Amino acid sequence: MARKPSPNRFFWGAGTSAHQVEGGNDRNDWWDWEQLPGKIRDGDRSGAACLHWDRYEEDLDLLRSLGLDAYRFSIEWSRIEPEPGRYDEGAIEHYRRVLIACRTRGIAPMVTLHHFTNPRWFSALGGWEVARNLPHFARFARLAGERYGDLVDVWVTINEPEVLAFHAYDEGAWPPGVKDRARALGVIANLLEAHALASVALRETDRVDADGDGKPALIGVAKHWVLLEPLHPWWPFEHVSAAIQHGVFNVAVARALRGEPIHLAIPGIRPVRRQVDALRGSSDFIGVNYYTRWMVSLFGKEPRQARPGAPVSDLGWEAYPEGLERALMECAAFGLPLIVTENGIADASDRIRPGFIRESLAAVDRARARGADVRGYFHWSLFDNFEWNDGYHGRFGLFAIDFAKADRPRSPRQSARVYADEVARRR
Ligand code: IFM
Repeated sequence: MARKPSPNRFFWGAGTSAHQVEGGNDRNDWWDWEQLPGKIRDGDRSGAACLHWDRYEEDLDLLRSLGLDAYRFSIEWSRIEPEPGRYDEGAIEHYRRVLIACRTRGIAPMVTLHHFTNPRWFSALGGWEVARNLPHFARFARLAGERYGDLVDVWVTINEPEVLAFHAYDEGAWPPGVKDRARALGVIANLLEAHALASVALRETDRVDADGDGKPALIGVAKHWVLLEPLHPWWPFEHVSAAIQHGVFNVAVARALRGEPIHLAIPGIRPVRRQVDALRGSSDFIGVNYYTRWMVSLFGKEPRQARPGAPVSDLGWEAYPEGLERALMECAAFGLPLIVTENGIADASDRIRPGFIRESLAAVDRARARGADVRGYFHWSLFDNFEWNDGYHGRFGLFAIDFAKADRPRSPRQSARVYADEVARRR
């Protein structure tokens, strides 16, 4: 008889997202963005990506070969609902097959409903800027709960709302390419409200405890938790600037997730205040996506930069795995259980990643020993994939993919073994 998972289980997993790995996701705003000149490094396009749409079974076997028992992935809204209210049964069934493939391998799925991409029609309606669009997302969440609730117990409603809002509406680097900080704050608020509505929909529809641990639906947001420090510690203005950025990017979002009113404030910009009753009780955990720390600088042309002289990833982000302990402790202060929903490094040569993994997991151990209620760790990413503006330059995979070959062969990096061994030691 299959062993019943303990209610206090710890998830050991790895993650991906639909647009980054599936291939052929041509019904969303990112696909259109990639066709525009100058948007993606070297003109890369997601294209066939990793062919994960067809090769998911093999990929789940890879995950299992590392001794992992959880897989975080996203279901692509634009495939499931290509036009408002019209559902593609083939796409819905496809994700059911993926979920069944997880369950038959003893893998707990963690399903993300929104990982940066919007159906083209949703963007045309004004996307996340328009409050009356939020029920569309709640309807999608309801459908997910109805169609997948018997197989899914852990849901991430939205991935990195604050990253999406700032990249897409402040820096203008992501679709729809807006450069207006005030609008970005409004989008964060709408995304938080959308999470709350989706959470209500999931709780109403997912009543089946798929793995028998007594909990039919654990719901959270995957929040990008960034460490911010002044580059010049002797300069008070940089302390103030780092504190303001931490306040809006980290603290305000975490407070809203635990049910407090939304309050987003940046000096010189009209603050956003909103009471969303449905936020109360909306989150069973906060997902922590931790990658690096940034030094805040008020001189020079880069407002945030890696610590001078520090080891950096292929994308120029400081390799600072020990910072995960601080990120978890800061986040634990908001009183919700935590799951590390992403942690990893772009390192094609795999020089840094083995040590990064060891130190990151040691940081998780220390945070837990200090009382942080951490319930799982998902490495980002299971394999190399389409890294948004950086195209195929950011290689985050435990498994490398050769994108020059049509069949996208996968091969394990040394890191894959290191992660497997570290997990085995902790079981
Ligand atoms: O690849 C992304 C992912 O989609 C969201 N979090 C950060 C990762 C690395 O940039």
